[in-house]
Amino acid sequence: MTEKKSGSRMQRVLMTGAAGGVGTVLRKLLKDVYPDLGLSDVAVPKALGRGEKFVAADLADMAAVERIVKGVDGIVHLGGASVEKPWDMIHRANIVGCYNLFEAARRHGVKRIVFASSNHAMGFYHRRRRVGTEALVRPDSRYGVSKAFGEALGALYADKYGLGVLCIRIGNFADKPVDVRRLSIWISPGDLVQLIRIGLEHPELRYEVVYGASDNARSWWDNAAAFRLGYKPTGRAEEHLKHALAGQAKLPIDPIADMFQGGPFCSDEFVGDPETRGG
Ligand code: 15L
Repeated sequence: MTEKKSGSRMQRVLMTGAAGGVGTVLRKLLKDVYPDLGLSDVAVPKALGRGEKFVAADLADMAAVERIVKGVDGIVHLGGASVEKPWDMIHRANIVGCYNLFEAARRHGVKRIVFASSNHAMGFYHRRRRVGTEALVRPDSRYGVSKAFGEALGALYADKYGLGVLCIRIGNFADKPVDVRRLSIWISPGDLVQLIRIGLEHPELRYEVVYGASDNARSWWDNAAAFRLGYKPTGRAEEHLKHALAGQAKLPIDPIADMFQGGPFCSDEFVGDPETRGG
């Protein structure tokens, strides 16, 4: 996105989940774009750089969340559980924690939130289906349900309180797609940075849901909403086909996972007849 089209650059940006897998890569890339980047997580990130500003906070603690959010213009919310967990953990970090984040942002006049949603909000769609952002949510896990909750919360805070919110249904964030499923859902670090910048800077953004995917020939998703906002992905999963096939060869056979977009999140705890399930 060019500077002219994007409007003014956010001054103070906070990134939650800074110690996680995505956060560890993104915090280096976003620091070049937002020099005053603040970081938070419940755990202290390993190898925190000299210039990095970190404040620990448990998202379930509203007072702590208010402290990290105060004075911030925009938030990249990656914090919380990033895979399937028992309900009490999902509830604490992704339901209560996500509510606290949006509510603290409202109280402190934050202008933009980029919410890291996930493909697992839609994981029970069959792989033969092409889904856009108008389709019903079809979560494949308690984790996926929590991401659908975060998207709904984003809509409420945009429509009722006027925050600008971009929900990115992240596919799989990595340098390269690591198996066949990821050839359809992979997003390169550079492409995710591009989407985050759209969420923080696009002058007309109110509330949008987009897919966090690169320019993948096998994509299952209609990402028209992202393209409308100016997204121009440069990653191409097929360029890493050999790498993905080598990774696939190491995976166990899992017919239920192979049927649905969410893969092993669908087969995990699955009971009954898969032919009668999914969207
Ligand atoms: C996610 O939402 C997870 O955070 C990540 O760890 C991967 O499992 C990814 O989805 C995926 O579906 O590959």
